[in-house]
Amino acid sequence: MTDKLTLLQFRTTEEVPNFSPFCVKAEVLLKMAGISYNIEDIDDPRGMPKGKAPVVRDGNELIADSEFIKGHIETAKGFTFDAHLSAEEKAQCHAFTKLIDERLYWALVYDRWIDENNWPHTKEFWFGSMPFPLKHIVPGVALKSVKQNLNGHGIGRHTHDEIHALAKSDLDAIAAQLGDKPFLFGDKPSTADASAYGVLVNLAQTTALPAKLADTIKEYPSLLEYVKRCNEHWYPGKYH
Ligand SMILES: N[C@@H](CCC(=O)N[C@@H](CS)C(=O)NCC(=O)O)C(=O)O
Repeated sequence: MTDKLTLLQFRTTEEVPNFSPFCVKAEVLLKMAGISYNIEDIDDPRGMPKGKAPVVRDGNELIADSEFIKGHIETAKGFTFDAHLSAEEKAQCHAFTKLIDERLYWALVYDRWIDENNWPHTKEFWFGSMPFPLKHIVPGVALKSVKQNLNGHGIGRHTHDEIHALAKSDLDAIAAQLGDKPFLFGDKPSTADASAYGVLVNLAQTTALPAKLADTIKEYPSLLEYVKRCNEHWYPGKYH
């Protein structure tokens, strides 16, 4: 592993560490491991090895996907994530990570792209600065691809209300797991916190890319406090 890694992630604003929960997750994993890194913004992930962000560059190697980035940090740096957890807690931590990455995340995508109140904001944010005629063509193509992804996942086949009920059950589970602890598995953050923070900070603090779930999370004061705690822990002062 080279001295300094580069995290390739989507461009963002001052509102959140990144609009992509997975890019936040990857950056938090780098911070947890105490690795020094640069950030490089990308606009279009299609050139990335798996067509998605985040990606970490280590010398000539590109590591795509937050889970493989985590694995690379462990093997190349010899850092062990979640060393403070018991085997049972590690299993629960893994299960929460996947609940957040593989379900709650998709409800956020649905909100941003499919909810008709939010789509104009999403469209303007990602494509508003494109030159004519691209700004009128690309959004439709991207929206079609997101719809296909949501259908392929399965969540896109549900009604709006069903998706929000599912997301709420995820938020209930996260809030119950958190209880009155500082982080999901106690006083010390674990990898599940990297995933939880990535999605929750986007729900709690984004106005540029609004989501209906942003109203829902207000029903969970402990999660709002948790986001603030994570902000102070990983991004004291400012994000960028
Ligand atoms: N499993 C991947 C998911 C990454 C992901 O879904 N990234 C989204 C942004 S949050 C993306 O790049 N989407 C672009 C696309 O699907 O075209 C990870 O853990 O890194």
